This record gives sequence, C-alpha cells and structure tokens, in this order.
Amino acid sequence: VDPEAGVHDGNWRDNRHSDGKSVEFITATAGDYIWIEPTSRREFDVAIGARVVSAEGRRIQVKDDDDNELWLTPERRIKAMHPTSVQGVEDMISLGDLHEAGILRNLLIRYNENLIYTYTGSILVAVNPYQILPIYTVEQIKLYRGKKIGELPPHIFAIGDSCYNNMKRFRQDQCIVISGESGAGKTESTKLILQYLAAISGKHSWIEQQILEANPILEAFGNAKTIRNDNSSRFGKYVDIHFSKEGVIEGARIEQYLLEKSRLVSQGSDERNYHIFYCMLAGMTREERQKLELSDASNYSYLTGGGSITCDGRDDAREFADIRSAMKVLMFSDSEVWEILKLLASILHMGNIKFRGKVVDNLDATEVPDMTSLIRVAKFLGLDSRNLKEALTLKTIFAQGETVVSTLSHRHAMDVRDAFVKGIYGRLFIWIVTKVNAAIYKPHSQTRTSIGILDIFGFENFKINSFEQFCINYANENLQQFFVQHIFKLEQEEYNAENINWQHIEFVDNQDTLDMIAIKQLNIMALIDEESKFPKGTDHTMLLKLHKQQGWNKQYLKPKSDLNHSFGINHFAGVVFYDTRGFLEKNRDTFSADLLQLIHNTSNKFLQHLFIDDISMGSETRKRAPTLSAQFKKSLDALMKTLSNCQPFFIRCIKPNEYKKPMLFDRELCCRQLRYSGMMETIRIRRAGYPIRHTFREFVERYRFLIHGCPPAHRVDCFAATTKICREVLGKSDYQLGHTKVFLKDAHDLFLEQERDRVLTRKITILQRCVRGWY
Ligand code: AOV
Ligand code: MG
Repeated sequence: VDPEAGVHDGNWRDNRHSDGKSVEFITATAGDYIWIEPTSRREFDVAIGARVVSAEGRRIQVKDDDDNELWLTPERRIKAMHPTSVQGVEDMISLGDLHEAGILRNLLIRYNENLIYTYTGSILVAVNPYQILPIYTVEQIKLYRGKKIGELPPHIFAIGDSCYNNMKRFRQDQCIVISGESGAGKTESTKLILQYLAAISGKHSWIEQQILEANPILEAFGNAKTIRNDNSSRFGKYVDIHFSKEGVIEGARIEQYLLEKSRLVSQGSDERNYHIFYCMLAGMTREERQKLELSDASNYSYLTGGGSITCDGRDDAREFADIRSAMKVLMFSDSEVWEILKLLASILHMGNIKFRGKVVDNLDATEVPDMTSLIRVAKFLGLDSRNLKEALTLKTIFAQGETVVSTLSHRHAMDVRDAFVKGIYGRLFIWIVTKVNAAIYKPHSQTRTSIGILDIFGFENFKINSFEQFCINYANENLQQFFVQHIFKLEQEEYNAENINWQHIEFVDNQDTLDMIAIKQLNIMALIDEESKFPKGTDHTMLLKLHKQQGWNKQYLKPKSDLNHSFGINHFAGVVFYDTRGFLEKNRDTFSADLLQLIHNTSNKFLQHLFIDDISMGSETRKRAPTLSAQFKKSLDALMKTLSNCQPFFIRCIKPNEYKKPMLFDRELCCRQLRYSGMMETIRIRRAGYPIRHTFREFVERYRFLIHGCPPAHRVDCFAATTKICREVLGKSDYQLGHTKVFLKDAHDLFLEQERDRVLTRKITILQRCVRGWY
C-alpha cells in the first residue's frame, strides 16, 4: 500500500501490533456501528459504515449505509466506528474517523436528510441536491446575516457572509474559489453567492440588477447541454464584485477564460450547441425569422450534430425572452442585438453550405453545388458571394512578391469554413463580455474592496482528450497548488499560534507537475508553442520533442507504442493522456488570410469591428501573434496573482450521481471526487501533523477516567490535568501541548478511545473477534 495514497486506510494500520500481526478485538452489540473494509480492490471502493442488527456466534448481521443487509463472517475486516461518525458532524475536521470513509459517510447521512452543506474547517462541501430545496429564501438570507461560521448549520450563505464581513473588517479583497467536476453545482453556487451579496449589500439598486442579469446572457452564449450537465459552462469566469467603503456594491468586472469553440461545429452524441441558437430559433418573432431566412433548429447541421435539439426542463423560447430583457438591462442597443442575431444566423447558414470534392488538373478541388446557404451568409455578413465562395474553396499564397492561388480539398474547405465560424463566435463572445463589463464596471475608486468568485471548468478526463482538456487541466493544477499552499499555510498558522513544533510536516504537492507543464525550462507548454510557430512543425514533430525533452520526467508518461499519438501527464487528479492530433492547429488559432481579406472589405461594420485587431495587424505580426496557450497562460497567471492577493474561501462541489437525479448517492463516484478535489489534501496535511486536537477542557472531560482520582473539568486546572493524563497514558510518545489545546496523533486517539471503552464498558460481550492478516 502506498502510504501517500492510503490516507483512508491510515487508521486501519494503526491497529497493527508490534509482532506484525494485525489483531483487533471488537465487541459488537446490536445497535453498534462499525466500518466494514471493502473486499474489492477497486480504486474508489472504501470502507462502508454499517449498523449491527444482531450477532450470532461468530457471525454478525449488519445493515450497511447502502441499505444492504448482510451477514459478516469472521474473515471480514471490521472496525469500531467513532461516535462522531455515527451521528454525523457539521464540521468534518471534528470527525474521530478522519479518513475518506469517514468523510464519505458523513456527507451521505447528511445528504439523506437534505443537508447538502458541510464544512471541513473553513472549506464548504456542497453536494448537488438536483432538486429545489427551500433553503435559499429571503428569511434564510436574513438568518445568516452577520453570523459566524459554525453558529448556524453549514450553508453557502454563511460563506458569502463571512467573506463580506472579512472584507469590511480587514479591508482586504476576498475571493471564493469554487471547484468540482462538471455538473457538481459550481455555477449554481456562484449565482447563490451573487444573490446573497446583492441582497445584503443593500440598496436593490440598478447596478445590482445589472450584475445579476449578466449571468443569463453569459450562460446563453457560453453554456450548452452536455451529457454531464444540461447547463454546462463551456468557459471559465471570474466575477469580481466591487464594494464601496460602506460595503455597498459599486460595480463589477467579469473575466472570461477560454471558451470551447469546437462545440460550434460539432457536438458529441446527445449534446447541443450553445443555448443561444436554440433559444433564438424558438423565441424570435416570425418577422425576425423571415428576415434572417431561418427555420426550425432541426434544419441546421450545426445544431443537430448531437442528435438532440431540445433539453428537458428548458423552455428555449422563454429563455430567449429573458436573454433579451437582460440585454436591455445591460445596455445592449436594439441594433446591437440585431447585429448579433445576424451573425448567429450567418453561422447557422454557414453550417448548411455543402461542399463537393472534385479533381482539377490532377489536384483536389472543391465546389459548392447549391449556393442558397452561401448566398444567405454573404448577405448577412455583407460580403460578395463570389468572393466568399472563393475564400472558402481557394487559397492564396504570397511568396517572394508573387501571388499563387491553389485549390482546396473538400476536407480543407470544410476546415476553413469551420474555422471561420469559430473565429466569428469566439470574438463575438469576447465582445459580449466586454459589452457587459462596459455596463457594470465603474471607474476605480481608491477605497473600494472586492469579492471575486471563480467558476471555472473542472478537471476533465475523457476517452479522448485534446488541447482544450490540456488547458483546462493546467488551470486546475494551478488552483490545486493555490489550495494546497493555502491549507498548508493555515495549518502552520495554527501550530504557530499554539507554539507547536511543526517542522517535520511534509505534504504532497503538485508543484512538479506544474513545473513540467509550464514553468521549468523546456516545459510542455513552451515546446507546444515553439512547434506552433515553427513553419514545418506538425503534431507529430511536437510529440517527438515532448518525448525527448520530458521522457525522463516522473510526471510524464510515454505511451508504450510509438504509433500512439498521445502523451500522458500525471495530474494531481489522476493520469490523463492527451491525443496530440490537432494540437498545433488549435493552439495557433489563426484562420485563413483570404477570409481576413474579405472581412477587411465587408460592409458589415459589426463583423469588421470584431476583427479589428486582426485586421490592424499586418500579416507578419499576425504570424507572431500570441498563441492560444500563451494567452491562456497569461490570463491564468494574472488570475493566480489576483487570487494570491485575496483572502480565499473554498467551495468544493460534489456531484452525487451521474443521472442528474435527487436522493441518489453513489459512494464510489463521490469518493473519487473527494480524493481528487483536494479535500483529502486538507486531511492529509492535518494527519501529517497532529490531526486530533482537543481543548484542555474537552480532553479532561472525556479522558479523566483513565487516571485515578481526576475530578471533572470544571473543578480542576485543565492544563495540569491534561498534562498528567497524557504523561500517564501516552508516555513519551509524540503528542504536544499547546497554549489552549492538546495535539495528538491518530494512534493516540485510537488508544485513548479504546482505553476509555475498556474502562467504561459495561457491555456484555456477545462476540469476540480476532481479525487476522490486516495487511
Ligand atoms: P457546474 O457548473 O458545476 O458544471 P451547475 O452549477 O450547472 O454545475 O449545476 C448543474 C445542475 O445541478 C443545475 O443545472 C441544477 O439543476 C442542479 N443544481 C446544482 N446546484 C444546485 C442547488 N444548490 N440546488 C438545486 N439544484 C442544483 V460545468 O459548468 O458542467 O463544470 O462545465
Ligand atoms: Mg458551470
């Protein structure tokens, strides 16, 4: 067993006796709670809790947390459950069984009672309920106002409130980092925090409404139905809310990260393109539709790639009305809205352009047999249709003062068209975010402070992972590093405050992986970039370079076969293999000079405006323009810098099942998320030091029976009594006494609890079990 990976079984091992044999005696009585070790070797299968129903001879009957009734034979490894795990706790740091199984069970029993929020210290864990719970009312908002974390049951409003209070009290910027996998509830959590902040900061003013209304617009253009989430964000965002000295919302700014553009031209099975297309087709007036020469969603190949044009529980026509009214609130003029619709319509028509391959003079060429769609595109984009057709099917190369025109193959023509669409939509999305910011961002006042909320795409590992996943996972590595650093720092602070010697604490950190991806010399990102700029560079030459430069790295995985197109990275959340095919193309993110030339001359001013930067760059500077990964790294670096200047809060969203269903808790799925979310990191760091802490008073209250003649806590000097108990019971082992607390190892806790049990127990022994071969 790998000691690092095995946090969840640390406790089990503590039972090993000095002779190396694992022996534990458990007396189990009906009504007792126990842990049952898993028999499978599945990675995310951990011990399950169970209640003893009855015991007969050497067998006991139990009902486990998944409601299975079973008989356990003496071979099954079991272990007594700590009382805190029986009832469940609001803050998991106080769990006696501080391992994965303990955390998992705690979340499960709370989830079963619709208690979806739980703390681990100051981190909020939120399990997606997949149902509307009555916990977000105005009354609840009032209730949580001004309360300390822990005073009331865990709640996302408590995080919002604490953030707000800290900001006002310390006059320091705050941030809330929300993470979790697709469908876990990050975006909903972001909205709830925003709602809470808008409600408590005051005045129900116009600016607050504008900030809230930014969301439907961004979601319309940047969210889509995927197999994991009906409303999946396909971009990352950081919403920074600005407050005046009095704590009133003054304005906000939204930063966006890396919209997924491939979705525009192809969708996975059962997935959709961006909501806005379906909304607009369902919600426009007949007149508008006619003007844009549009019909039903089912007629557009860009909208039907996933074989799914509707989305259960979504009313696209209604949404469209909301989007429109939100655009009004955010000061989009009617003509701007119309220009946007025109572009969207052009994109849909563009997707319906059919190409047919042919051979001319022995060269692959392409024709457009039916010009209907192409003529529509030309009309709405303000282009000449013949020029457009040429730009889509021919390629002009300027070389040594000469102009050479060549034909494009069928495949190539499709690629040029698709790149055009991605280019337009990508820039439109950025324009929309800029437009929204123009409405909500107010010039800097010296005294303002802010709360930033980060809702970014979670870690992804699909069957086939491409450049997008590489960027997304790189972003998540950064956040993980931020998290680990922060948690470690907090831990150190507590030890310092209590004057505990903590020097020997080590923790697993993902810096090596980050170094390999983006920091050290010849890092992966740099190599990809270099190859992207190298005219002869191909995905294959890039892969060879990666293998050559990083092959030695422990965090790098080279596939067994040389024919394989992928490379692997050992991420904090598991190994991911990336298929390099298409990497360079995606990273370069350029599109044809012929199309740019067209846009340069278009009569559609809105379109031209979207491309103004590209046009103003000469073709030479364009070649040197920053690649996608370079831009992404830059914006991430800026984000990390912003975050590091804030006091952070963390929300870890957990998706309880893959079916978008309420009241269904898949333990293995949740376990995986807990382990990968860094939740275990907190615990790992705590366990590396002294995971068990009691105030002197609590300690005396609980363990005074272990020595002779110790009076109750209120009648004795608790520090002295604690010292005495520890000395007599724990001897010279590695525990420490701080200023207010005693710091213990897990093994101490176990021993103390067993001793306490032994002293106090009046149980009739029904069963004595000998468990052998623990490891
Ligand atoms: P995500 O943001 O984490 O995924 P969402 O926030 O979009 O996930 O949540 C997915 C769905 O779960 C929502 O559309 C709701 O139906 C439901 N849900 C989440 N949180 C709550 C809640 N607190 N109460 C009720 N329902 C909830 V992604 O953006 O895919 O990574 O890219
Ligand atoms: Mg989301």
